[in-house]
Amino acid sequence: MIAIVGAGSNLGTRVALLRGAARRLDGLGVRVERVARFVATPALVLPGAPPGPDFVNTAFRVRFDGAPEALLDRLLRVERELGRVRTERWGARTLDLDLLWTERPFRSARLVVPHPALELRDFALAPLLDVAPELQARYQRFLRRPPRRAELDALDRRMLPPKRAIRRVETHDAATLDDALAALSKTPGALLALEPVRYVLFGA
Ligand code: PH2
Ligand code: MG
Ligand code: MG
Repeated sequence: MIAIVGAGSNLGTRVALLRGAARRLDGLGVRVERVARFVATPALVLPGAPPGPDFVNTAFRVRFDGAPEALLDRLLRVERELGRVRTERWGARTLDLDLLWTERPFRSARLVVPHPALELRDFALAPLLDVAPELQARYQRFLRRPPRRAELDALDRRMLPPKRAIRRVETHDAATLDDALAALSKTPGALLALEPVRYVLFGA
């Protein structure tokens, strides 16, 4: 079957962890046919919860010969192998792999596909549509339109002071984002903002 796996990381070497996850899945018989562009997204948290570091999100289009729960087992195994430490629900995590979509809907005590919150989450939807354009008719309407330049500038101004965009990097290239994230991690109070098809990087 074809399935779409959502992947996110907001701790550690985020981009490298996501790339590593794709490699490990491939080694477990989960054939990764496409990897979505990486997007940097502010952590979406439950009201009242501490915000936590920004995420990098992506999605994998995979081919797998087996049942949805067998695929879920592979995902959980790779999460464990790449050091995810589950403390609190929605806490910061090195790697989160979610089964977003399969060709046929599935429901059991431990798994519901399509992912019940998929339609509400741009950070899952945008990467999903990147690797599954055939799902646009179904899901595109749930995606917020990309922010316009003026809105990004306004966001910039709202962060003054103490946060001010001293650097804004826009790129389609994950390696460039990787470098920028590494530099940014040394900057206290840094903030990343996302434009769905581009990476927009703010440094405080
Ligand atoms: N995952 C969550 C909760 N919040 N926020 C972003 N931006 N990206 C995620 O992948 C994410 C989140 C729970 O798994
Ligand atoms: Mg998740
Ligand atoms: Mg999860």
